[in-house]
Amino acid sequence: MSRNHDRTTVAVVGVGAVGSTTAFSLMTRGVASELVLVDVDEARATGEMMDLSHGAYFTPPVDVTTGGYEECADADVVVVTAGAAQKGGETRLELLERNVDIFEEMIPQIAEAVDDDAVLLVVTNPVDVLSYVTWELADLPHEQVVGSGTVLDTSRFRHVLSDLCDVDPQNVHGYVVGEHGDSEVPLWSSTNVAGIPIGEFLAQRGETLDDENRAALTDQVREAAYEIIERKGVTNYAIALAATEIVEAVVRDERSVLPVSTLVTDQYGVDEVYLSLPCVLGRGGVEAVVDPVLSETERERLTESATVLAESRRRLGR
Ligand code: 6V0
Repeated sequence: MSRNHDRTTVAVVGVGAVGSTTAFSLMTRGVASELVLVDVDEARATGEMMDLSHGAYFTPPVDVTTGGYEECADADVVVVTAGAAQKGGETRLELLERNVDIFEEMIPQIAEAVDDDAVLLVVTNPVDVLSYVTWELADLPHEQVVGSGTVLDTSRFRHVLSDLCDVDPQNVHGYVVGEHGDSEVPLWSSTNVAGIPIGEFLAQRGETLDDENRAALTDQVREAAYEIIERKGVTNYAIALAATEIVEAVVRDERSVLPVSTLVTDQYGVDEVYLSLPCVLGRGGVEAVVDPVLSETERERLTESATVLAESRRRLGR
């Protein structure tokens, strides 16, 4: 059965902290006319559905429903935030293996349900490797399988710099690319405010941006998630807004440039890996990948980041 194209349906699979906040954000921004919540914890999904529905009086019209994976059938976009939480003493690789087990069971069922032109947005961590796994399991064109990637890291980067420059984050233009994680690469060489390179912009205001400041700011962006998790246990608001921005770009065919995780082939020293580069997003998912202008150091770091991701994939035997 094919989708009703008069309605915009977004399914959120996994309605824990990130999924439920994403559903809330999608609802308040009026991105979807139908929101489908799916979770193995059915009571939780029903509870979230009831709570969100009671807010529908205050938002653009939306129907919030729950169901199994088959209820993703009408979805224009499926946002995947389902996953296992890290157990004490568990390594990242062990967590990855548990999440791959979940994805092996879940993704084929979602792929079976959706239309050929649906877009899958992976948010679950480690997002780059799981985006790759999703692409393999879903058997969809890679353009339609997107990871939230460094959209969040980029917004953190812009926030930190907007504080320093005392301007709106929307007027800081700069990207974080590569892995969503420790090897991510902020592109300092092209970061600017009003077309003025960031270092010069700050110099005009009597501030200096030397290598030491850059390293400290890079650390601040990279460590942000750890800092938040130490204090409140999860990160949910900024990632939910980042996911909403991506969904909006797709369902409204905006052709917005966002650094999502996408399949990169024969570049940066690896044959095939999912990593973030600025991408043009529209109804088909990734409509085009922007090849960023990189300094020599940035190119080296991006190659290192791609190698880290290829290694994680290899250790999974994929
Ligand atoms: P959570 O609150 O534990 O929610 C996970 C939800 O997934 C729970 O409600 C589970 O019941 C559900 N779930 C588990 N297995 C399945 C399944 N097979 N089918 C359907 N639902 C299932 O975790 P939280 O919401 O805090 O985080 C979710 C994921 O997002 C984690 O992997 C985080 O690491 C990741 N994040 C990714 C970010 C990014 O930038 N990509 C940012 C923040 C968090």
